[in-house]
Amino acid sequence: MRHIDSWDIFCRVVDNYGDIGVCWRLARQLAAERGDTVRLWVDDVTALVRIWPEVVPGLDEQRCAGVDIRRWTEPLSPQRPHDVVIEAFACKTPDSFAVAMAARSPKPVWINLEYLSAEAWVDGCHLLPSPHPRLPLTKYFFFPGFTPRTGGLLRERDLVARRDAFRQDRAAQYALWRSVGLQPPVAGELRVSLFAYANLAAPGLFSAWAGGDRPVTCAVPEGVLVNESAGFFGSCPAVGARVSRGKLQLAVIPFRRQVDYDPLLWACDLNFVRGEDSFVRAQWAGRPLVWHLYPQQDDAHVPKLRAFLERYCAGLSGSAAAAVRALFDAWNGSGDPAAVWATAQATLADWTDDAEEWAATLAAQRDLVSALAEAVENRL
Ligand code: TRH
Repeated sequence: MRHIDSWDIFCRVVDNYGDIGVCWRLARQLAAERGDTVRLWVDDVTALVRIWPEVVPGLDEQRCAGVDIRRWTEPLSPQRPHDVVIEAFACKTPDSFAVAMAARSPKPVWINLEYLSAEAWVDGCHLLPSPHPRLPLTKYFFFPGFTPRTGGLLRERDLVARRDAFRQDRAAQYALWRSVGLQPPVAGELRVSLFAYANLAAPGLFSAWAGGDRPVTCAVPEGVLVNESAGFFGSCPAVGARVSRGKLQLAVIPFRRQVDYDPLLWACDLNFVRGEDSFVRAQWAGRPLVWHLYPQQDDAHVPKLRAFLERYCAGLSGSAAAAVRALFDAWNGSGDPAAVWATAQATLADWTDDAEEWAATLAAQRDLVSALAEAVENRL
């Protein structure tokens, strides 16, 4: 077994918060749970500030949450690489750093952390090697995923216990709602969180909620669905403000620290999420979720949606599965959410039970940090 206690993680912020969101969560977990040295190289520190406001945007080097954060500019000043070097989402480790890796003894274990996908081919590609074209180095592809043959999902050791404690703690729930400027839900109300990309389906969903038989309070993080809200309500409320139509009340809430986003997901009856990291967090919440995939050219995201739904709906009855699929499809551009919402709402009780089981089944598998540690210490 190889002794590992230090990690370099390279992160290029392509857009939004998912790249840095995943890397920051991984870095924090490695530092907190293993007590390891973790150096996170990130090209756009301001994206990190958004999800972790203690981070100072202008600094080249700083330490936060036990992680050494370095601004990634090139050429990189000479550094001794740590035991493991992770390039996130094929962001390409700088050449000078790769040369330093090849010269180090022992050589670092080199990992490319891939995007999450539920597609079946992932099982066969997890941990495949790829030799460097010139240097005596081998990079290994590490795939997060939903089966034991993949690298699993990021899940902190105490996550499920914290979630369950929150669900028992009325004061914590009240505090959560106060922190976003809302009253706790009243009986019969549906509480929804809504994090999405620009989405032409949003007005249809808003109109189904506004004209439905159940009060809906929808919490939307600031900056999300601004045009869609303005189009439907006539104006998009400022942060902390609300707007109503029919049975629907929409509240624009402040963007939360990454750790404070979880309780919102735990407290809602239904969570709309997007990208990768919020999508995973909503699964751990054990509540129904609707995923908005990052739209890719040539509809490359569609097989990812299909593969996830195949797994996610497997425990539901035929009609409930059809309702969930129809809502996911409509939210991702094929179908009308106004036409499918009533059926989806009717399945919510079964869907909630199933979402809890889904979370429990995933939680019975190895988490990503454990799988990664096992791979770099024992297998590679
Ligand atoms: O922001 P995202 O859409 O990120 C991405 C990018 O689209 C990227 O190109 C894509 O490749 C990648 O996803 C898969 O969605 P995601 O992944 O959910 O990241 C959002 C992060 O923001 C996540 O870590 C949760 C966090 N967050 C907060 O910290 N506070 C909040 O209030 C909210 C709503 C989210």
